[in-house]
Amino acid sequence: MIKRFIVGNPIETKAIQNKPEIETQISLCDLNKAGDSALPLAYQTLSYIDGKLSISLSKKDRVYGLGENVRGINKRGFRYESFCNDDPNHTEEKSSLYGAHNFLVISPLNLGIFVDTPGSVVFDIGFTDIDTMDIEVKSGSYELYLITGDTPLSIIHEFRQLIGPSYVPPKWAFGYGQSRWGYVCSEDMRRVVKCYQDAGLPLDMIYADIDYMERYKDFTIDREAFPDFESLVSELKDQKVRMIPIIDAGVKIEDGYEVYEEGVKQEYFCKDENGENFEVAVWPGSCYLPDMLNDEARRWFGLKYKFLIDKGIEGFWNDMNEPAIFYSKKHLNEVFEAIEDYKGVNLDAQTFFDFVGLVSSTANNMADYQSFYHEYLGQRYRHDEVHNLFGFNMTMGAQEAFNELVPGKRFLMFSRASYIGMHRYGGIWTGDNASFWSHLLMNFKMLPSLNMCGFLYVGADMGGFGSNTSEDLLLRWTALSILTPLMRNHSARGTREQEMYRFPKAVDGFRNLLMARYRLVPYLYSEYMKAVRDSKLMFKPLGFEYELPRLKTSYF
Ligand code: MIG
Repeated sequence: MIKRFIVGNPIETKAIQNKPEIETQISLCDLNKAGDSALPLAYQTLSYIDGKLSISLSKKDRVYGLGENVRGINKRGFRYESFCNDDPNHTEEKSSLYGAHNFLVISPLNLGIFVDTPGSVVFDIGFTDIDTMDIEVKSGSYELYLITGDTPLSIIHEFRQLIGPSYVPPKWAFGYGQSRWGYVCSEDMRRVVKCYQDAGLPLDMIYADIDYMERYKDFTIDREAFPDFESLVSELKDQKVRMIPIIDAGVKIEDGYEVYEEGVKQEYFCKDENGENFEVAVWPGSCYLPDMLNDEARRWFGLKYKFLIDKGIEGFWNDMNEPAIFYSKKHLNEVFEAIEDYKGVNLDAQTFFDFVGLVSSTANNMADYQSFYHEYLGQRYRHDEVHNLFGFNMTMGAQEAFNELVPGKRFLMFSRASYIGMHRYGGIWTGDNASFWSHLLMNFKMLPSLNMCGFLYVGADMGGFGSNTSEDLLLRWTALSILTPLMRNHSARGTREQEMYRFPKAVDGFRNLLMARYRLVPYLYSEYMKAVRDSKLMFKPLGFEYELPRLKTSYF
């Protein structure tokens, strides 16, 4: 059973496709009225005081969900914040990663909760008090969905039907893909594909990172490094290898650059409080951010992908769309001014750390997120109020444009930032992990919670993105990744090269795993399609199948 409640004046997110009627019979404050037989028993654990929702957890309750986040399958014992965050250090103490997925299921209580709101939400799941979960919505406004059922699986099934069917990639996207931030010219790509062939290792995709662009400008090609881009794409495709380019959220400020000039002319960029385009810096240097939430701007940016589709491209990955900001012009100027005060001063411990903090405060700063605006559904919103919708809308815009440009064709599309609802338009990769065994484990543990939130086309950078991988780690990571729909080996600039053929002594092992993957593709694809059609999970904790409530002991 699903009940939908409205708190305050929530902003529409488009997460839910099939909205049930709003519950008007019961007030949130009365949810836990003892003895009201009209209400599910699970509601007796709820209290709603001063806008804050609390749930009292029993000793046996485990809390599943929150999609892309740190820690394990059971989220109890920690505090999480839904606020899409570009933080490449995925360590245990973090509270947010790149996605914002506000759905969780408490079991054996068997209560599902979805907090639908585009701003920050803090989930204190037994962190302050091990027996209490507190949900705090920064804006105070949200739509609340309470789902009760007999089992976690039945609750998840109902939720998935609410949010609509997951994105379906083309079949070739179930092959293996090689990526690296470091293929800087056509020859690099040819060499990688050839080395895979020579080693007898199958390959379906090669990813183009930001170096294919001219000075990191979206929808351009660096013609010095990739003079033959079009023929490279078709030559690779003849060998059944698709090239998958990256698209970044920021648009470089540069006279004569068409995307920039059109965006300025049509007023498609995010504005500051005075109505001026808000200037941030990302890879290309100074940039404006397209207002992905604005219908017209989103369509305009989406249709720009045509530049690459016309060159034979059939898949993309959307990056930096939390949106990540290195610095804003406004804040950087403030920092430069403040630094003046430190000149010639004998920095003691405190002032030294203040000084260092000043400089590092430039990236992804909350003050910046509070300094620009969107035109969304006919209204103006300050960015931080709708932050979690940016990557979602970028990806939705691209997929809508693909549909407009080439109706009926399936494109590969996955994004770094996301909100529930984006699962209908694309997959996700889990961002900048590192070559750590703990990150392999985290990859594994995150899969069920991503599926719970509708994200089925998912995968991590196998082998690890940051730091140097090792032969045994890459082998083990490959062994896990042969089961994840997105199977991509990706690594960062400056790290050890980690294409499989760089480990000659392990090539037979890699080949065996890849052969297993390719034999599994028909099975994986059909399981995928069944999960889409029937709103099911591809990955689930064993406890969902073998009911843990029968255990006599408490979890802790
Ligand atoms: O700030 O495009 O997560 O996969 O290789 C780094 C360069 C920007 C972050 C992505 C990563 C990609 C990298 N990007």
